[in-house]
Amino acid sequence: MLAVTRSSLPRVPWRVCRAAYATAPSLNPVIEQDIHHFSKILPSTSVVSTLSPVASPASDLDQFNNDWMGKYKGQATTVVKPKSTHEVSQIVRHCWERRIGVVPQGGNTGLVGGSIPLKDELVLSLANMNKVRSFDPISGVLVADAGCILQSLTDYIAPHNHIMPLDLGAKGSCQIGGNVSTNAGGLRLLRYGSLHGTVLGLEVVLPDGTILDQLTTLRKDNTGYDLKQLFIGSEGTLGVITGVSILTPPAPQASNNVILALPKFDNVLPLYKLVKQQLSEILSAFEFIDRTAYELAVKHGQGRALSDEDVRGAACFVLVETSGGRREHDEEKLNHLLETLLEAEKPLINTGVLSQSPAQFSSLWALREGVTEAISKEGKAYKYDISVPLSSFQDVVDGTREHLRSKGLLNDSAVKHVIGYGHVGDGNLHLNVVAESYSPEIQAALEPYVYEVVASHRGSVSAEHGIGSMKTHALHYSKDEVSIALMKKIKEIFDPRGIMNPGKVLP
Ligand code: FAD
Ligand code: 2HG
Ligand code: ZN
Repeated sequence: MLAVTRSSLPRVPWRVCRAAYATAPSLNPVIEQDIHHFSKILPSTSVVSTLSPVASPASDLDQFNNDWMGKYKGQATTVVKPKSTHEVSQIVRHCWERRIGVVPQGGNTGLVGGSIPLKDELVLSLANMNKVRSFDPISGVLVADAGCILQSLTDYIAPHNHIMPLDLGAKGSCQIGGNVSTNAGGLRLLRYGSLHGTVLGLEVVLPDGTILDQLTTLRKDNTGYDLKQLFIGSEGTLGVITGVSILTPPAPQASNNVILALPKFDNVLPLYKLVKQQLSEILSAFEFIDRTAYELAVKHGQGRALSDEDVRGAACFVLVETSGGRREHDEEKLNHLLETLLEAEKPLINTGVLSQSPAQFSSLWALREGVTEAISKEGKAYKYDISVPLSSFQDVVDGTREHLRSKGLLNDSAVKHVIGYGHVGDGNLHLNVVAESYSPEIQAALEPYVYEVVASHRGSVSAEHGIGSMKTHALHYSKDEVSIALMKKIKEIFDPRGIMNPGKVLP
């Protein structure tokens, strides 16, 4: 990797006073007769249950009853793995008739407990719905089963010189249906926008088993209400997504990345302004990690450490990526930016490290992308995925740290680190509090503290991970009473029996 130095330059909270609707009617557990019924719809290998006649050991359900962070635990007795939309429809219709709660589950990488049953609801895994239905290399429209893993879709379209419009650290496990259901943002949102723009159509099994076919490949279609938008980000509470039509961009002909070391957080904003101005259309990511996040990434083997000289005096780091159509043009722009940065009278950065090979490119990305993984190895994380003004990122992180210190909780046996990183370009801060273990004291110190801080900025308590079961009680910090009442009406229209992912999203 090339260390870039001056001499070595290559070229108002709203509160909900009352619930607008009564809570969902009580739901029934799965019983043996249901297993008999599911076994008529699916092959025996696609029904995993502790109940007879299947009677698998409870440990076979562990992977479905526990989330990625080891924070949420369900008590599902049964998981079904349909292979087709028709099978999903038959299962869901049965659950509708029997009033059994259904939890759609994709790759189970969600970070807010949305994919884990609250009690003993049926888990409907999309893992066996993993076929690409079509890809048009001219329009770039990909139509795939919802259970396709994001990385496998990336691999599928790569030979056609296209990329997925989203990319995230969980790409090896998360599914496109889960991405759409959480409206996942990730590392490319700055460039390609949100799934609300790139998803062209959806196929959804509604809570009564009806199949809603909106799997259009049209880019333009203004015929009435755009129903698919309701399912994007609804976290499985309105139906099961079975098929996704998505617009994929052409693969850039050249990509570069550079990590910039900054002496203080205050420089991030002016840096972002300058980078946007100079790189304009080739800027494809502007990601931020603080010093602690960087150190944990290195400690836990995510990417290669930068040299001592490169990290000396660095308070935080910014990863800048460019993607464009012509290598020389992009490199010229990037080099010019680095020159401007390093030759400035009051430099915004200390140093920069520019990747010089595909391996170095990946290694620099790993330092950012691997932070979540590193944190999970370091301890138990309280994750706050928030939108606040960029200028407040550092204050929020420092304020939370001081708050925990004032409660006597900042020590090795309680909270080990308070970390800030995220998608500067999207105004999305990941505030992570890493503790030795999950404890009621830490939880009580963090909530509602963090949500009140977010609300004081008129920010969002969930920028990209969703509400799941973690934040149902906090929705009102970001949405007013009128909005929540309307959301409940929508839920009532789609799912009057309340079977679809009960206890998630809405308070
Ligand atoms: P799951 O976790 O299985 O489910 C998530 C929610 O969607 C649940 O409510 C579930 O019921 C519902 N759901 C799943 N599939 C369907 C379906 N077919 N129909 C209806 N509902 C469904 N998120 C970001 O936004 N940006 C990131 O950069 C990012 N990085 C991550 C990095 C790591 C290492 C990890 C572990 C997670 C990250 N996430 C990120 C969290 C993110 O929400 C998920 O990774 C992903 O979008 C969820 O997909 P999944 O298939 O795992 O869904
Ligand atoms: C990321 O941007 C993900 O890396 C995960 O959204 C963030 O773990 C987190 O808090
Ligand atoms: Zn993120």
